Amino acid sequence: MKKTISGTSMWKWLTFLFAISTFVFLIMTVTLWVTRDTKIVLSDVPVCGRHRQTTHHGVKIKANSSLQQLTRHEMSVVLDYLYQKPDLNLEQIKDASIHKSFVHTIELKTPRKADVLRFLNGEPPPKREAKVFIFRGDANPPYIGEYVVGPLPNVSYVRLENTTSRVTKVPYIYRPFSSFEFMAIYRYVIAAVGRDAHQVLLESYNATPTKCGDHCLRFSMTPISSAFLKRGERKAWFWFAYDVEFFTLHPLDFQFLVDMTDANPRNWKIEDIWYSNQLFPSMKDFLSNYTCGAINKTRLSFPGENERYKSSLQFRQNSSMLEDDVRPPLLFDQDGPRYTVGDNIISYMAWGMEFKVSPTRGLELFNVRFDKETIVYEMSLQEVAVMYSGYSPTAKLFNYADSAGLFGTRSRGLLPGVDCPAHAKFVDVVLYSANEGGMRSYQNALCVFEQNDNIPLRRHRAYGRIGAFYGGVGTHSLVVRSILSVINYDYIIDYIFYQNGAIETKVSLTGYLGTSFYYPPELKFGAHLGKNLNAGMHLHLFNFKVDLDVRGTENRFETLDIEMINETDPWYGHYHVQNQYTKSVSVTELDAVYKFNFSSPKYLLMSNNRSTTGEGLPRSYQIKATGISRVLLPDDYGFTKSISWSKYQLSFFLLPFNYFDEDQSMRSPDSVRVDPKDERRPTDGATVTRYHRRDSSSCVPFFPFPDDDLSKNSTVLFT
Ligand SMILES: *[C@@H]1O[C@H](CO)[C@@H](O)[C@H](O)[C@H]1NC(C)=O
Ligand SMILES: *[C@@H]1O[C@H](CO)[C@@H](O)[C@H](O)[C@H]1NC(C)=O
Ligand SMILES: *[C@@H]1O[C@H](CO)[C@@H](O)[C@H](O)[C@H]1NC(C)=O
Ligand SMILES: *[C@@H]1O[C@H](CO)[C@@H](O)[C@H](O)[C@H]1NC(C)=O
Ligand SMILES: *[C@@H]1O[C@H](CO)[C@@H](O)[C@H](O)[C@H]1NC(C)=O
Ligand SMILES: *[C@@H]1O[C@H](CO)[C@@H](O)[C@H](O)[C@H]1NC(C)=O
Ligand SMILES: *[C@@H]1O[C@H](CO)[C@@H](O)[C@H](O)[C@H]1NC(C)=O
Ligand SMILES: *[C@@H]1O[C@H](CO)[C@@H](O)[C@H](O)[C@H]1NC(C)=O
Ligand SMILES: *[C@@H]1O[C@H](CO)[C@@H](O)[C@H](O)[C@H]1NC(C)=O
Ligand SMILES: *[C@@H]1O[C@H](CO)[C@@H](O)[C@H](O)[C@H]1NC(C)=O
Ligand SMILES: [Cu+2]
Repeated sequence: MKKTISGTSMWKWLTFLFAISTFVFLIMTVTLWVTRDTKIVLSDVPVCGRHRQTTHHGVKIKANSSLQQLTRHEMSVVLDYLYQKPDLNLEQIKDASIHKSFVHTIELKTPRKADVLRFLNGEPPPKREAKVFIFRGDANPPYIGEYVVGPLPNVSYVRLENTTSRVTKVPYIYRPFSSFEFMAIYRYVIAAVGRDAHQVLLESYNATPTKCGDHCLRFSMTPISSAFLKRGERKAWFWFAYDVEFFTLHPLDFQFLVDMTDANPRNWKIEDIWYSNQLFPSMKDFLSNYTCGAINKTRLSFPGENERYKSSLQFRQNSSMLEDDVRPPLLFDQDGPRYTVGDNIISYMAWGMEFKVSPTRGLELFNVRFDKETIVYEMSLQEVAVMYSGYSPTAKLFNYADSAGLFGTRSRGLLPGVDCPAHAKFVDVVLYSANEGGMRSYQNALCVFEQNDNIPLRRHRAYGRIGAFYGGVGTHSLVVRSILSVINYDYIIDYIFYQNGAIETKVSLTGYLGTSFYYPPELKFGAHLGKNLNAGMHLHLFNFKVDLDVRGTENRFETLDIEMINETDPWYGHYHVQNQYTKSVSVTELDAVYKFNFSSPKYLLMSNNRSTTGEGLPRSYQIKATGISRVLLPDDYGFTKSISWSKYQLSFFLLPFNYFDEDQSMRSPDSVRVDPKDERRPTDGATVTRYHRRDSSSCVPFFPFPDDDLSKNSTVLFT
């Protein structure tokens, strides 16, 4: 059974704890550096993990997988084939423009699950095909097509994808914004506004959008959801902000509406102008009102050094945190990593999985296995919706479907030591996207590391007359992380794998605020953070696809519905109120639709009733929601129609529920057991049993901080 689970989360600040209790001892024992003149001699304390062979510097492991993402060579083969098709009339990227045809993205067409599973059972691999989105700006009428090109490696066909599950030939007015569209916007919209309103912009803001030196304006846009437009129209609101670090904190009260319905940008029309809290139906009306002096005029000067500093990520010199020059705790792998990251696989203790990166959806995990048994066939982020409220024309319509920004291309440049621990493994990926100039490598697109949560995963201490014992294990988990920077936001997407078989999906949000120019009516929609600055209230909603397979693909969704009962106590005859549960099995997918209701708590389970425990209970995984926020807008209003999934929220942990015969962390080598030497005299000494190599020797953690490398070549961070 296939389920799409949507999740949401609103964690504002990323709080990351790298702490390791033994670090203090380490500093003591490691201070064995001897400095003699300029020569530094390391004592015989070994570098952590040096004795272990790792794949980090060697050849990357590549599984024989039908899900391996397209190689550079395969993408070239696809492109070469497409370029020689005269009917597609494709432009090379350097010559492309919005009213011509060009290749937008190329990625592996994910083979059908049944075919992949057959391949895993030893049958021939499924056909390898590419999924290619092509902008057909010169077709009549223009459209965006989802094409299938195959079979790789020797391509012989290209055809429009033929499926009933979605539209694969989309009218051009619904296209996502691309870099070609932005080029056209600069050329035909910003240039025109900059020319016509030059005097106004200069007088009002002391800055202009073009030929502006160091007093520049930068534009942002709000594409208007088609739900608010007449059929067949494409329009967007634009607004100016000061082009400084960082522009979203310097919005201005100049907004304009552009009709972009025509595929040819020469025919785009600038319509309404909103300036100084007044709306004008045209540039002409606005300019004549402005010239006649009949309206309030905004008068702002370009942000000075102090204002720019306040909106920047520059370090604040005035800090009471500077008193002690003592560095923070760090996390490191004392014996080298316990996980392997290959070209398309990750393994960690009992866990194993495949991954690929799609230019549109970003990181996708497949075939997530525990002890070789698949638990999750597929897990990936599909969409992030952002919905604002506000007063000005643009602030009201700030609704975004962020995947249009292409998640795969938004995740790159992770900085070791901040974005991921310094000892993490970083993965580069190669993707094709016209927005980024075609095929290119995205460095440090993902990272993988093992962390110590510094909280017991399980423990019990017992002490009594007949004896005493202690058993416990710390929480060590593997994190697979990508961070998507979409304009002003940074979404940190973590998939976390625990030793007890639990999987956590976690989204943390940071970055810059989306804002609008402050006018008093804006206040009830957000926070007045600066003289002209209002940060709007909004929601971020995350849509994940999770395909759980509990001991095979034939599963069912069931809920354990908890309710209060008031019954006669069978022992004493009075009334007693307590909780009971009833099991409810979903027969159809519609039955399985879940709307959170605080008054009716439920366990949500994906179960296999042919695979049962010794007591006959079906083996299950529980889907545990960890963050939801109610969308109050009507289901059929405006943008909410495009994100119907947001009505059925879950964010989530996936927890084994009668899935294993016992807690899998019982066999974790990280376990510790303490027994008294003599049960009758537990205070007279105890034996501590550990299941790792018993080794209390120290090692020097080796942290390849990137600073020196960055000083020579910073491509890894800034492309
Ligand atoms: C991958 O596995 C399939 C099926 O077992 C086999 O036909 C194919 O030759 C293998 N490819 C490589 C490169 O090993
Ligand atoms: C692809 O073409 C090459 C060269 O023409 C040929 O050697 C190879 O066998 C072909 N591969 C397949 C899978 O058809
Ligand atoms: C699309 O698929 C359907 C069903 O398989 C088929 O009837 C139809 O002819 C196909 N259309 C094209 C254009 O291939
Ligand atoms: C000012 O704009 C209004 C429309 O908002 C227009 O009707 C009027 O003619 C303009 N006034 C001048 C003096 O141009
Ligand atoms: C112009 O500003 C004054 C003073 O802030 C205000 O009372 C008036 O309503 C404004 N006029 C318009 C048309 O916004
Ligand atoms: C430093 O910060 C404190 C607290 O925000 C403030 O009171 C003080 O004036 C600041 N000092 C300087 C020199 O900016
Ligand atoms: C339980 O039932 C008894 C008998 O009907 C009633 O008196 C009592 O109020 C009930 N308690 C609750 C909490 O519903
Ligand atoms: C929520 O659950 C309560 C208790 O079962 C029920 O009375 C109520 O109708 C439910 N609300 C919705 C909106 O389904
Ligand atoms: C398992 O579930 C199916 C579908 O709900 C049902 O027909 C079958 O009887 C169940 N089998 C067992 C052993 O409970
Ligand atoms: C910088 O590094 C990138 C790859 O990380 C490489 O492609 C580029 O050539 C390097 N630049 C210089 C000037 O060495
Ligand atoms: Cu936000």
